[in-house]
Amino acid sequence: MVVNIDRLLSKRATRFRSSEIREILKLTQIPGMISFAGGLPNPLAFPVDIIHECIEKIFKENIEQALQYGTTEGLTSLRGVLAERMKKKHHINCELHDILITSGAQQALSLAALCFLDPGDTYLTSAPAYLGAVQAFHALEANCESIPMNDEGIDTDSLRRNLERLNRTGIIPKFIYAVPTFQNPSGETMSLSHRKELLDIASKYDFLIIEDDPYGEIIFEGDAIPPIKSFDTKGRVIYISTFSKILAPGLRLGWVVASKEILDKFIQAKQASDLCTNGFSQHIAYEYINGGYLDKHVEQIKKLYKRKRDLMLKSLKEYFPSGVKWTMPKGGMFIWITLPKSIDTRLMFQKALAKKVAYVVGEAFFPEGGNYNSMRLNFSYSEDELIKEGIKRLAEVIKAELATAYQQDTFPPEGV
Ligand code: PMP
Ligand code: G9A
Repeated sequence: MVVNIDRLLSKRATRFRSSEIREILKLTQIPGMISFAGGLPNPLAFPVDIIHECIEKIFKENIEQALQYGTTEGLTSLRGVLAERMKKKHHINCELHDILITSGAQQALSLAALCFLDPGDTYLTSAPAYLGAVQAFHALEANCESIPMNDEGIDTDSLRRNLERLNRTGIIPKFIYAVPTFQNPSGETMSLSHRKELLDIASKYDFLIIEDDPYGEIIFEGDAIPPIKSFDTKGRVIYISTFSKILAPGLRLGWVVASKEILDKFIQAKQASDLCTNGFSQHIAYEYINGGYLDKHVEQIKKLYKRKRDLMLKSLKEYFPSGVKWTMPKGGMFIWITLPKSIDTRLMFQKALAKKVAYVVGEAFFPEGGNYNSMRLNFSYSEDELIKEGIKRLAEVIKAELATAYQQDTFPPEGV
């Protein structure tokens, strides 16, 4: 008989839950399905030929080192070129010893959770928030306080009110989690003034900011707004980014810029987790940056995704019924849809799948639930023709749902 592990599982493990996005990824492999669900980069955005060249160079010059265990901190040469880029492009004042290479940004989030959250601790996050971050924090048995967003990013008035309320009961959160630029899931960007205000508030109440920035480089129009980390002179901000959207997610490479004290703890936690990040991938990323390919390639990704964003926005305008609202992201990979209140995107999901189109239910991004009339659409992954067709199908599903809701409102069953 198979061992029953229920009695053996840690209390922590009983809290682990599956990510809705990872589960939906399986559904979207069904033939004919048009998926706006997963936050997948487009395969056309993978610089396959450049990666090939980089690998050939590694094989010629230092394959033994690439195949060997490396330091937990990461490949020195890669950290060096990243530090230069952080300084020049993002105005973050850092040197190579301020950088830790991780197995994707996701590992950095998990290390932050391990290092800063005890059971019963409180952390703050924007709502909506990236699902994978909330999944990592939730595993540590901490309490989440959600702060709503407005069109300037995190609603700082609501943040202050919440902090006052928590303060009255003696609670000071450990950190706030935010994706200030082209947020996953909303596509929204935090204004410069809100970034500065957030840092002021964090300093006043003495908690950390986890600034997650996978999409900052994928900008279609307007000027880039500097990361919160660029204003941080006290080591209050943990800046996280990734190669997943500017090179390839399969390499599983991310990085953290933080103070020495924080990085030392992250390194100890990482040693227990995976010893070091994939060395072969790190060599590829180094050759990619050092060879001068990154900037040129990012320009191509931006062009590709801008075209797809424009196509999705145009299709939304053409096919979606009135009463539906959506965000107009100036970069990144996502559009956030708000439907009339009568629609519950959880209930509508199976009907959309039946029409072979998938999205992520908005509620999944709210740690405290609710917001049932919202959904997230990804525009980077699907082929151009399928974007139009998928939005058309989704529009039909929404119209049918609205018609049913209308009938129910107009003709209540007898006796009700
Ligand atoms: N943070 C955000 C906001 C993301 O959207 C993602 C991936 N979609 C991650 C972190 C994880 O990225 P990685 O592939 O680097 O682990
Ligand atoms: O495949 C993943 O889990 C990464 C994508 C995340 C997302 O869709 O937000």
